[in-house]
Formats: sequence, C-alpha cells, structure tokens
Amino acid sequence: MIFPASAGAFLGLDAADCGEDSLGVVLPIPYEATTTYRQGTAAGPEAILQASQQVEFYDEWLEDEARAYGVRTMNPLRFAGPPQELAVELKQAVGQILDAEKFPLLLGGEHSLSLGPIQAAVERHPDLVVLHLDAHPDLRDQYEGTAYGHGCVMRRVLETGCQLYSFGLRAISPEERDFYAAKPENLHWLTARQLLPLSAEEKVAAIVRGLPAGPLWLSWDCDGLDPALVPSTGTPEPGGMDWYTVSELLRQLDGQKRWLVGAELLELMPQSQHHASDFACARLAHRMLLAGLRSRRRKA
Ligand SMILES: [Mn+2]
Repeated sequence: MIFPASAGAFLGLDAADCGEDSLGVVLPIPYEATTTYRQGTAAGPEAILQASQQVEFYDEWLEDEARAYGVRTMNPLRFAGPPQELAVELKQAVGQILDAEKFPLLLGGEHSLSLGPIQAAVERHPDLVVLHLDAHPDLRDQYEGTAYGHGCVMRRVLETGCQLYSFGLRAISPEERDFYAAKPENLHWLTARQLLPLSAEEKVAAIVRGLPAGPLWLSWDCDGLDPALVPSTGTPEPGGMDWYTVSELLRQLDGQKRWLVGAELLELMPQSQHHASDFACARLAHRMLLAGLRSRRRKA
C-alpha cells in the first residue's frame, strides 16, 4: 500500500500541527541504488511513516512531544540516478530547510544519501560534528565500482572537513581498519567491542565524553541497533546498540553544549512479518526529531 503523501504523514498529525510554520521537517527519501546484500530500503521511509501513526505523541524519555513544535512531512524526494548526483539534489533541498531555520529529519533509503545533506550542514556550520551510529564504518574509498555508494559514504563525508564520530561499529573491513590506524585527524570511533562490556550509563558517558561542543548532525543507520530490535535491515549484524543507550544518548544531547542541526535514520528494509522493526524505527525517528527540536529551542 502506498501511503498518501501529506503534511501530517509523520505521526498522523492534524492540520493544525503540521502547518507551514512547523519547526520540524520530515523528508522521506526512498533511495536505493547501491545496496549490496539484500534489497528493499526504498520502502523504508514509507514503513516508518505508516508505523509512526501508532507512535504516542508524548515521549516519556524526553518528557516532551514533537507535535508541539509543528512537524511537516514533505512529499518523498524520489531520485533514480547515481548517488553523486543525488548529493547535488539533496545538498540544495536540505540547505533550503536549514536556511529556513527548521530542523530536518531525513528518512532513508540507503546510507549513500547522507553526503549531500551533510555537505549542506558543513557549509553552514564549518565546525559540524557528525555522530554516526552504524554497524559499519562505511569508510571504503571505493566499493563495487563506485566511490559514492553506501560502503563509502563516510569516507566522502570525512572529505567535507567535518569531525566524524562513529559508534556501534562491529563489521570492519581490513581496508577500513588500516585507514583508521593511520589516524585521520577528523575520524574518531567507538567499536561495539569497546562499548558492549560497559553498563548502559557508561556507554552513554563514553560516547558523550568524546564529543566536542557545538553543532551536531545525527547520521544513524538502523543496523547500528541490535538486530533483536531491528531485524529488518540489509545486514543485521549481531551485537548492536540497545534501546536504552540510544534513548539516553538523545536525552543527554539535549544540553547546553551541543545542539542538533539535523538528523537522518536510514537503511530500514521492511519485511511484512517483522513490523516490530518498522515501529522501532518510527519511535526512534520521533525521539531524534524531538531531541533536535528541543536543542534548537535551547540555542535560540
Ligand atoms: Mn550499516
């Protein structure tokens, strides 16, 4: 079933809560061009929008509701070309949202779509920190004939000059290990092995401690979560991050020192027998959006 694009699509909002003056902008990007293992991420945004109809407006973890800031869902941005061309499109589209002083939440789609939005954010905030949740570093220089696919996207993101902080990594290629070992000055990571033995509070503290103050962009691949939470993704790697850690992390980012510029949740590959994945992503998307809207208010 194709969900009809409408301003209230995310969360199923009434017209009064999704008007032109909304501070939150949800942009669905059903893009899939370079996914390798199993396919279906193009259906991810639709599944999140549908599941979001069941998400409670009140977020008990952040003790607030995104609805109160206004949340407008844009028509899906559909693009069939290669990722480097999509980057040009998205840099402009997301740049417009940022220039309007609104908070973008992007729903993917495969991870290769991140480059353009992050370029737009870096252009406006040269000290941008990208906080990247993923099972994979996505730091290959080339993968399967392209330098812009989902396995390379963070390598290209590093070239924008931002600071990249990845966490939850647990499927690292030899090339990526060697690249990290050479200590690029804007690359920082915490692997799953470093984090998993810690208590939940210690995990959050370890992630937050490393982050510089200033503007943040959340680039979150849902395979960074444990596949017990989100089995519906292309490469469900065992040993992922737990719900408490990501929730508490979002709560702690809503502080005085760091504020959120934008966020993206990517790589959901919906399967009809696993609707729990869709719902977990919708719930997380709401929490990411809410954290962004709250930190925006703090900055103002
Ligand atoms: Mn991944």
